[in-house]
Amino acid sequence: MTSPNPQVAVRDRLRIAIQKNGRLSAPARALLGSCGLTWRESPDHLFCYGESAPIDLLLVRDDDIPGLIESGLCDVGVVGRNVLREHAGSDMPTGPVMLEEWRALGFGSCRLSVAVPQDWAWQGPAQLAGKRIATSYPALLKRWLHGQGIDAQILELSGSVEIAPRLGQADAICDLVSSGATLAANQLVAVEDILLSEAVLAGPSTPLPPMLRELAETLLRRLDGVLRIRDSRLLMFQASRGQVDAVVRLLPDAETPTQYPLEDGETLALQALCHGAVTWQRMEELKRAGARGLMVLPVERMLA
Ligand code: PRT
Ligand code: ZN
Repeated sequence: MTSPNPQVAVRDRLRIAIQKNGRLSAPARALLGSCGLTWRESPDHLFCYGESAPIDLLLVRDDDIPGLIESGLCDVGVVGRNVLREHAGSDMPTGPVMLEEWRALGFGSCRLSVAVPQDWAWQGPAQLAGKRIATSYPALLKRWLHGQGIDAQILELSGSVEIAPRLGQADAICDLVSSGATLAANQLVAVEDILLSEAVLAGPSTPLPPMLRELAETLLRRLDGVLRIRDSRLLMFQASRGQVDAVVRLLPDAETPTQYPLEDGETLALQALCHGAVTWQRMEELKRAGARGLMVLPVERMLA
């Protein structure tokens, strides 16, 4: 087995970097936990030794995750797409491994947006020409400005970006937005989204050594099983033969239902995995179309 980086010892346990403290920390651990992984945490809370599988966690700052994978010290990581793309655009590769997004994980959603003072009458990106824009994402902002053909000054700040306009440090900002409350509290308004982000599983674009590759494939298989059914529900109901088609037509986001005839020969019991939301309103529509005894059940895991 060879390591892409001769300075990194060859390992036979997969190492996943996740955020130690912060927004992605708890959901990342919960997601990996739902893949059947359990760990014993080191007393300094920096490392979790995998007990159920040879898959360990390294708990770090999110900004360090791309570099740890590039240098081969970790094999994969859970990180915001914003951090991954900023790192890729920053001309600062820290090791021999190229990174890519292996899976989008469906949590930590936010947008990287350009925001301007509320009293600007926004007419379009051309208004940013010659202006000072504060951001913690200089590489992504630079690329976007270049794509728009705009020459503006980028002011790199590591935090509290949203107060820069009020302090007179900058004219506009480019920062992460989720609810928009922080912008509103600072009399700013988002005018252009330059990246839609969420937590992703990042890994090398080249194959891992065979032993680690096998572990990574197991992890991906389980992740896919969890992600695929995360918003899915098992729908169980009964319907008369003549009404089944009308009910099934209301379930375009469901897999083909399994059908069992009941003793009366006229009624069918059906169950279907539904990938969209099953709201009360939707249940009422299904009932009107002929579904009876509707039950909506959570689905914990699935192996295709
Ligand atoms: O200590 P460490 O370096 O690991 O953590 P951090 O402070 O750099 O990161 P953290 O925990 O704040 O965010 C981790 C990741 O969560 C980010 O890289 C994003 O991928 C994702 N994420 C999702 C967010 C937000 N939503 C978010 N709203 N990261 C930051 N914010 C901040 C934003 O910068 C702004 O200050 O929240 C504020 C805006 O929020 P709203 O709801 O008021 O719009
Ligand atoms: Zn950070």
